[in-house]
Amino acid sequence: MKKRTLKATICLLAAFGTLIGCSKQEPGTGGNADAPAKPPTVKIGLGTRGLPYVEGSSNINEDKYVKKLRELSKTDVRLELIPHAEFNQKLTLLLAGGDLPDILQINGINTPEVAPAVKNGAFYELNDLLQKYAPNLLKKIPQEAWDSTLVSEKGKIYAIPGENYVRNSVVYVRKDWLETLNLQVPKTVDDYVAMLKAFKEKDPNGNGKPDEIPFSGRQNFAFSDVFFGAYDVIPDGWKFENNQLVPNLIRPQMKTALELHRSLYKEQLMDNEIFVQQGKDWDAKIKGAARVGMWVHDPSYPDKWQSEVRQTEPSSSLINIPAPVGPDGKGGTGLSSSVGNVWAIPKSNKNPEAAIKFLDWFYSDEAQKFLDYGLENEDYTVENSKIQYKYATTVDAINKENMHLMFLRLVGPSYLANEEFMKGRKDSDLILNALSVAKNEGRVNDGVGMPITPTMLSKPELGKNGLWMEMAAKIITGKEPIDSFDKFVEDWKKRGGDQIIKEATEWYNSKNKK
Ligand SMILES: [Ca+2]
Repeated sequence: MKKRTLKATICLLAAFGTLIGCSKQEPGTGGNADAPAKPPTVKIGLGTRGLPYVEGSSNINEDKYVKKLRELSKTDVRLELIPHAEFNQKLTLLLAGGDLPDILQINGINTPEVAPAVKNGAFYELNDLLQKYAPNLLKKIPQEAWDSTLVSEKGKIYAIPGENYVRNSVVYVRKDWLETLNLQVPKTVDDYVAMLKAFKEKDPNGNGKPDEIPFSGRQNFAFSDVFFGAYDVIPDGWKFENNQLVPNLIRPQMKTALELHRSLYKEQLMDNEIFVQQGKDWDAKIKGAARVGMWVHDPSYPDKWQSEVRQTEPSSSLINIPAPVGPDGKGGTGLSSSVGNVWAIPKSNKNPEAAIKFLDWFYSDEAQKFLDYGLENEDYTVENSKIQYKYATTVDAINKENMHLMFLRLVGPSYLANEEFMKGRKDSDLILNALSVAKNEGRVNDGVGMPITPTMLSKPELGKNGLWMEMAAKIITGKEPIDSFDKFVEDWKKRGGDQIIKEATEWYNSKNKK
């Protein structure tokens, strides 16, 4: 007994370096029932996602969380890190060089870096393997994700999708300002305009100066397209209507949305620096100066936002509220793909079964517990058979927490979906409310997953940040009349837009043909 355990340990150790002598052992079918099967080695090529804990690790394969992952998953996991900042270039090199890991993170099977490799048969078609070895993946991952052009083509699955839990941004409002001015939570565009007007005129910060910025946003309408959402014309979204896939940029509702922004700008209800504003300046106005009444951002950490605004204005509080609704009674920012990380299995992997089983394991309770709560006696203790998790509060602790909450979670549900876990966090009401607001709104983009078409590539000026942005800025700042929009649409179509619509529609139709 002792001897066998020792042998297994040596095999496991050997797997850290080169595999000698132990590789021939049949897993699980050895003669002795009490001999632990040698875990299969699975090399995973994955991005660091810019996470400080991961990028700061001197040897990620010796990390305590990776060791625990190995132990629990009964898989000799070997991580091969791809630096976040050069992910696409490194991916291209890897795919050209041919020495591929057993599981490779890709940015979608239809992207310029990966599509040629898929075409050349570099990856397994996974339908049969999934049927055989991955009951959880098939059952738990929604059909919408399997159908995504990032992972499948005409029903053939080439990659396994992780979940993207947060798909849209939400409205943030200074709750203390609402209370000071005795305002109701706004619902419609008109309600919102009334709220912004009150922020502008009624000195909610009480310093006697008209220094409030009612609504602030960033260059190119980054984190600021919520009023476009009210009219269902998120600037980088697409709509399939009248048998065509059309960019929101040219739809008639866009004219109405631009007209609204024109009046928000004129009355200085919207930050007049929006067209040039960089992220850090926007950030400084909201937090460092605490002068902004409304902005739009990620729903997963309003607690962080609130504590940062409170550093300037200790009596302030934040609330996330449903986005302004338009004529159809709906609203919200654009919904991104439900697909998060994407994992392909290169044909050079001679044991794809082990890779698939390993990914399937992520949906087990054991995996979820580890990924949510980390390591016993380090990240949590068990008292009266209940988990007492030590929620991270310092920057270092949060970075470390992200190792298990985010980085090692290749597939499977987000920790944000674990209400029990979330409830224990400080300001959990705030976070759970923001997530629930996000889940109940958002505008569908019929062009999600569309690759760049040839005409989009040769005529980048036809994209959102080209001619459209120029025209939008001129109309909103009052330099041109609102009817310039009609001229823009005509011009856009003539300069190649009609061809883009044709290409986009072809993509849309082929995607929906199985
Ligand atoms: Ca003031």
